[in-house]
Amino acid sequence: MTNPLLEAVAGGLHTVDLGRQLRVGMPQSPNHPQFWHTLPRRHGDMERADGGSAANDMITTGTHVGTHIDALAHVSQDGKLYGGADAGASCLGGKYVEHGVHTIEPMLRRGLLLDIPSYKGLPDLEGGYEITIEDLKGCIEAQSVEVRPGDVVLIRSGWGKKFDEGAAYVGGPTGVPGISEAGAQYLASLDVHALGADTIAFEMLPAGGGHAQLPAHRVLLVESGIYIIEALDLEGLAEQAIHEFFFVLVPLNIFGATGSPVRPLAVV
Ligand code: UVW
Repeated sequence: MTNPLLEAVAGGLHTVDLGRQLRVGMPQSPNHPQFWHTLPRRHGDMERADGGSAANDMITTGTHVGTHIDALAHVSQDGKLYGGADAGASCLGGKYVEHGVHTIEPMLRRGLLLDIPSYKGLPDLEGGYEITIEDLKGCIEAQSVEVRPGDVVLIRSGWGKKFDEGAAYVGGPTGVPGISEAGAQYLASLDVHALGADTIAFEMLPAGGGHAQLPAHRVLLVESGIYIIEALDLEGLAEQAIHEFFFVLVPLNIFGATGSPVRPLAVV
């Protein structure tokens, strides 16, 4: 074998799955249509002459369900998308031709995990906790990692453990931990390619505040052109204390969509 990449993968690679299983009834942002999966045709509904039969199912879904990526077209501010594109004019025939999810290149990049509760010596962060710039800098230093331009940085709060509890994961009365506008500005200044978290809205949701205001979304998607990945499962990386990895993510190539469910992998 002469290709060094093929040599490196010859024995198979160890991967950590960062995606959630898509299931009807999983916790869901109130801002988005739900995920539905039905089985219109079961085995036996149509049988071939030789006794063979096929089952066929169907999904009807919002694009921001389960682990998903936000395209830049997802958020506008004062009628403008990233780079000053006019949000109205960017939508042709119900498709965001500008900044839709089809414009996101497959991501094969250096990935970093910032494990904030581990850095702070806590099991998990509390609902509504704001991950400050000091937390981010302290965690980067404690983990001895360096954030480089083009990286994908994933922020663990521990809140992801609540995914299977349903409504508790979405926050509501408790809020959800995460970075705020200031943290988003700091991370954007490091020129990262994408940011992700183990929470439903990536950023901090105040107790009782719901999803009414999402300032970090504005900073990242509209002002900085940085993609956001939500509802990641970061427990596997945390358990193995993996802070640096090869990050792989390929959004569905849906023309003009504002987001896509994804199944990202950390190759370690
Ligand atoms: C939420 O804000 C809840 O998710 P998204 O960024 O996909 O809209």
